[in-house]
Amino acid sequence: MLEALRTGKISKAEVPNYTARSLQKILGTSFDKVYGKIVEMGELSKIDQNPVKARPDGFADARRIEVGVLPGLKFNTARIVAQAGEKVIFVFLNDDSSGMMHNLAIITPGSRQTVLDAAVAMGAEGLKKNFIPEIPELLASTPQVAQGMKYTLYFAVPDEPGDYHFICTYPGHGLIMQGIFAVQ
Ligand SMILES: [Cu+2]
Repeated sequence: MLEALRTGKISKAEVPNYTARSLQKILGTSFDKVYGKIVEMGELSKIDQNPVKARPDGFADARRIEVGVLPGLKFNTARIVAQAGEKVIFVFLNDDSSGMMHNLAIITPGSRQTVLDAAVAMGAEGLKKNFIPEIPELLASTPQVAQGMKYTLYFAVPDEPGDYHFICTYPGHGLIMQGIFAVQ
């Protein structure tokens, strides 16, 4: 299995944590080198215990945009259209039946690789910060949301039109788990 991981025949996401823990016990550091840190659900899902943020000023009549997750690292929509300067409320529901953690981040046009690289570069520290890098390209993000949980994100759409993106910044997800946030 280690060889399959190393050569990319199977991905980290396909190895359940209980399997990873067993392999780690047997193989030790040679396993760590290939797999990296085992991400425990509990470390991230603590965010769900935080109180829900009160609605900020100016969002009373804001448009609600509901976004869900399909299996196979996909949002349930590929394109969201908004007006420049509009206020929107993203209601992000992680209804991915695979049980993985996901977030919804809004990023500037053309910055996808920059943001994904920055999220991966956070390493173990990323767990504490929900893999949300603090860089200007990332405009807003929900935390990592556990399966079955919902997070409301209040977002003031930029005044500058363009094809922004919405992505999941969890390492390994954002290359495919992304869509266009078109600001007109
Ligand atoms: Cu994800």
